[in-house]
Amino acid sequence: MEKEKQNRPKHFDCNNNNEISTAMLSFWQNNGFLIIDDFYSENDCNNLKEHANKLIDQFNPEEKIIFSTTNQEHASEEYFKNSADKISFFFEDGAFDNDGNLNQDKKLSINKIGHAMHDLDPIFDKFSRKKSLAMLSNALGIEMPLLVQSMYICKQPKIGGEVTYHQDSTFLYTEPESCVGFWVAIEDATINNGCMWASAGGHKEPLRSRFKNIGGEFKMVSQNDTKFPDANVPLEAKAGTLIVLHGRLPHLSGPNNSSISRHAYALHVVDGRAKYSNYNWLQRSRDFAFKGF
Ligand SMILES: O=C(O)CCC(=O)C(=O)O
Repeated sequence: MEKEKQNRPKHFDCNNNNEISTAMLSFWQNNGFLIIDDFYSENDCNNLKEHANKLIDQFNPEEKIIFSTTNQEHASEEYFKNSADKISFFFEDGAFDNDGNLNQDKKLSINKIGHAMHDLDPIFDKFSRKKSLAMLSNALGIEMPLLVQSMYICKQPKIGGEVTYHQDSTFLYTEPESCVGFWVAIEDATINNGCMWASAGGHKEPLRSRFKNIGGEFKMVSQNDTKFPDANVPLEAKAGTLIVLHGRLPHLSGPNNSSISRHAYALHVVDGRAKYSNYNWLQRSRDFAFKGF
């Protein structure tokens, strides 16, 4: 507990001028993340949660390929591969019993929704294109922000799966690297319900791997064998808090063994001035190109 207290990272206030202070900028450069309290209001968060629950309610799992009983693994992989430009629903690993039936209500079984709600759904669009987020993104040096990926993460009570240690640029690679993650706590995230953990300053180290689409096969390709440093900083966050993550920052989140869910919304942005890799798993067609704020 003592260690956890010592490592509690600095939280910044959301100032009304939407300006980034010198202290914030220097913290970002040194640590590779920023925690900004009260970036979204309680109302904003509740509305998004209510809307996400409504989408889950309307989603009929029977229609989805993910429910194919033959070759389940292949079917789920195909469902993921096709989700770059859609609103797709992914289940928690522990959601089903041995016969493939849900162990609990559908609303408590979804791991996440992804990956294009920010362009396809008006409520996610509005939440994602908040003016102060655009200004922050500019202040962090992203001159031509493109919103490439959105995820509504549920981290369900008891069965909320872990997210293993990774760097976001592994998945959304540009040359030069420019990926930044904007992660918003829709519900309180604590050490008990599986908050994220990061390795402060770890963004100064090399990119360890790239997740590549090689001829239709998705493969994790190693770039550098250096071990990740310990994830020593818990990124606890009250609902409404924005956590900004550098694309190189190693981070993870543990399983949620508690009885309290931990909803969050993550939006990933790249700089349109950089070259978006053709190997990235997430691609858009020309008539549904990435857009800015
Ligand atoms: O919310 C989580 O548990 C992990 C999210 C994450 O890793 C990300 O947004 O890059």
